[in-house]
Amino acid sequence: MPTTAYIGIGSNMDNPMQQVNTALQSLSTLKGSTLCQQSSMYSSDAVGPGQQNSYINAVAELNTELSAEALLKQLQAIEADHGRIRKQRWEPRPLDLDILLFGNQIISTPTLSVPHPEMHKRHFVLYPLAEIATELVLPDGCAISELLMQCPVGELLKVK
Ligand code: A4P
Ligand code: MG
Repeated sequence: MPTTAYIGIGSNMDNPMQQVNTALQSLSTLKGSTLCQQSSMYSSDAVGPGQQNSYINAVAELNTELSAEALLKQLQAIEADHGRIRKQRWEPRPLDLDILLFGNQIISTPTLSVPHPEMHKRHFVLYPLAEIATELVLPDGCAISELLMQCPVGELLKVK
C-alpha cells in the first residue's frame, strides 16, 4: 500500500520560484512515487536568525511506495542537484525539502523527525498544506483547521 506523504519545499536563493518549480518536476519523476497535488507558491519573510532573503514555499502531496528513510535520501539527492551544500543550520539555501508528514506515522530517529517538529507553528507550511489537504488530521489527532486558527497568516502571500 502506498503512503501519502506531504513534502515542504522552500527556497530563498538563486531564483526561488524556479527552484521550487524544478523541485516539483523532480518530485513528479521520483521512483516508486506519484505527485498527486501541489499547492500554490507563497512568499514570506525568513524565519530564523540574522537577515536573509524572503522565501518561496510550497507543499506537495506524494503517493509513495518508498520508506520514509528512502524518501529522505531521494529528497536529499534532489537538494544536492539544486546545488545545496550543507554548512550550517538555517543557512540560506537554493532548495530545502522536508518530509512534513508520512501517512499517519510518528517517526523519531537520529535522521528523521516526522511530523516535522516545527510545522504546527509555521504559516509557510500550514497554509499551503491546508490548500491541498483541507480535511487533514495530524497523527496526534489535531485537525489542520485547528492549527490554522492558532497560526496567523501574517505577511505570508500567495504569489502564484
Ligand atoms: N531531518 C529530520 N527530520 C526531517 C524531516 N522531517 N524532513 C534531518 C527532512 N529532513 C529531516 O536538515 C538537517 C537534517 O534534518 C537532515 O540531514 C535530516 O536527516 P537540513 O535540511 O540539512 O537542515 P535545515 O533545513 O537547515 O534544518 P531544519 O531544522 O530542517 O530547518 P528547517 O526547519 O527546514 O528550517 N523561513 C521561511 N519563511 N521559509 C522556510 O522555508 N526554512 C527554514 C529552515 C528556516 N526559515 C524559513 C524556512
Ligand atoms: Mg530541511
